[in-house]
Amino acid sequence: MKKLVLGMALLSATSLSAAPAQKYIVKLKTGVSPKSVSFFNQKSVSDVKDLNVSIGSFYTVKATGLNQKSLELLAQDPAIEYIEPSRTYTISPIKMNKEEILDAKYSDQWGLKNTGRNSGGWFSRGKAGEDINAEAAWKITQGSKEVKIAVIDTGVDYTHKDLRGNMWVNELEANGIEGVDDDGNGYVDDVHGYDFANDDGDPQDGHSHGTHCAGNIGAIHDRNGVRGVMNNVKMVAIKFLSDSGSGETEHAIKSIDYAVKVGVDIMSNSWGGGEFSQALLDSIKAANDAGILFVAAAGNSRANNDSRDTYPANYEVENVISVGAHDGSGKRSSFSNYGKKTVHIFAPGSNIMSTVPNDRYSKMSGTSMACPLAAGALGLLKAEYPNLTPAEVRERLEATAVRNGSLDDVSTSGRLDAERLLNNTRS
Ligand SMILES: [Ca+2]
Ligand SMILES: [Ca+2]
Ligand SMILES: [Ca+2]
Ligand SMILES: [Ca+2]
Repeated sequence: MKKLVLGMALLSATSLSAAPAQKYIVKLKTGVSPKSVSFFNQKSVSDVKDLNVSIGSFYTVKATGLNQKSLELLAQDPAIEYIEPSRTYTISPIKMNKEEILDAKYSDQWGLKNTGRNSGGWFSRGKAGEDINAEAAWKITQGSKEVKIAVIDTGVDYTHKDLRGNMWVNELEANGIEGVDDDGNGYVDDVHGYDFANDDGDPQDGHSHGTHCAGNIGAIHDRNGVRGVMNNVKMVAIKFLSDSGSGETEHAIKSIDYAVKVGVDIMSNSWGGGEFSQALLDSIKAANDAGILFVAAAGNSRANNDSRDTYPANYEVENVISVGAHDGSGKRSSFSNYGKKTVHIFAPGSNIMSTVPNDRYSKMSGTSMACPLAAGALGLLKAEYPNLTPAEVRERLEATAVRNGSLDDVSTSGRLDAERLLNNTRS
């Protein structure tokens, strides 16, 4: 009996030392050479990789045996600004309809024009007019090819007939040589964006979530399929979530850094998870400094974001706009997160019809859908008023929200109305 106990103790000691290496993000102090960082040369540390981002000297490493205390000690190292565990982020649709159809109609899109008949569900009746008032907004503007929006997600099917005309094209790569970084931006063959999940120049969507988000922003206003909030826009496909819908901190950082390099106006972020990340916060701040809006899904756990942080939606930077979801009756979607201090506005998010890969269409529900609808409306605003700062845009979005008596639990107590946003109608 004693022998058995001893054997088990040995076993657990062995398995402890063979614990899998964890990935960490390390920011070095300015001017520090990675070769001089003693931590990088420790036996328990491997796979030191330079992230090559413009916001500072960021590395990923794999290390074993680190705990909270040793991380705090490492932060005292004069070479290291901070070190934190890599986080995992996931897409946040609450429901993906398995049924994909070959054709969809504008009249299916209650979020753009709610007739009351196109917005009901099994348990709820729709209410006419509880939409983003898209048609009134389109009389003012349908967008502009000057406006670039990054869809930071699972990729985009940039060949979709309803999207391809509104995809960003990196002309030097499109007319360049395969395998060569023709525009010298550090990324090979990034014709429509980049795939950070697989580190290649093809951000094709192997999931469908990212393509759905893109359709909400910029599906073409033709006779076929659906319409985006913007008829004219350039969407940059930035894939950092894998085909199973999850991604890591380093790729989120690289995605944001890339979008800043491309010079987008808005980033649409229908993903979340993980704990606080200083590295992600620093990336979002850099985007803010560049005048870029960071629109984020508030999350789908029916939670109050004021009492439980949801990232990236909860980062307190002026350019972050956190979007919850409302349904076709003008009430908060049952799954949607909320928060008087932390969530800014509601937008349509239940049973939203949009594009999915291979020229198909499908309905999805989530703050994931509300986020790109808001990003599209902000894109219309940018088309009309290119010089508004992120802080000005957020103030205007908040001031022009529609209060309908049942959306009380966000900072604006209301929902998005694109026409009011454009006309700066305040109540
Ligand atoms: Ca390139
Ligand atoms: Ca090339
Ligand atoms: Ca790829
Ligand atoms: Ca269309």
